[in-house]
Amino acid sequence: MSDFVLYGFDGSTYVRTVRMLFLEKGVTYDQVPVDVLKGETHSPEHLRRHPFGKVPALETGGRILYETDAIAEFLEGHFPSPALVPRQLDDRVDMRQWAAVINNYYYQTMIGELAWQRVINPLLQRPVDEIVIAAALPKVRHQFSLLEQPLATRTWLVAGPVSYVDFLLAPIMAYVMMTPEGREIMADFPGVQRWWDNIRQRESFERTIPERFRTSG
Ligand SMILES: N[C@@H](CCC(=O)N[C@@H](CS)C(=O)NCC(=O)O)C(=O)O
Repeated sequence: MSDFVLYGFDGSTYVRTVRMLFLEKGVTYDQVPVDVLKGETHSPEHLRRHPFGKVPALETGGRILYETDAIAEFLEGHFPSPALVPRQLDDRVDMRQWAAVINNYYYQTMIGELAWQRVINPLLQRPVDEIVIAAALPKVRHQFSLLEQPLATRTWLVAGPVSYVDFLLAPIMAYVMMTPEGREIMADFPGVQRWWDNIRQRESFERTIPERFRTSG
């Protein structure tokens, strides 16, 4: 039994981020599946862990943590090596800005609109709303163009080694790349493509691919 119990299912991008952080830091954890698609996040039991009915939640030392940024901060503080948060103030601010942007804008457009319609609805045998997809595409392209600015000239989103925000974005990008529209947009952004090729080669990425998507990454 490990000191950490992670509540959440493998299809969740945020749960995958936390799993990747554990693997990158070489820390073991136990996982209890809580499936969003089956409505399990809104059970009374789970609402006691996460009052907003989301995953992930992390139980450790008799305490429950929620919100991925906070969980990442906790792991970084307790397991500082390898460092996934830049020491330099400017780089750390840059990282925080990217985390906010990914959480507040990218997730909604890329997962809530594009991937939900093109990947999740077909999986659930629900109809696909092409109007939602068409409206999302210019926003996705704009978001790629913002990623391209740093990634045209460096390996990772923030200066220096790989950091938390690369692991925040990677599971989201994995869903985008399951859509033909996402792959078409990616072809126009060579820096983002290079980043994607680098992050998906990491062991932590490979080992956290959700079982049902194992062939498509
Ligand atoms: N702000 C939360 C977001 C977590 C989140 O949106 N998780 C999704 C799965 S990727 C979820 O639990 N959705 C369930 C729902 O909205 O009902 C975090 O950073 O952890």
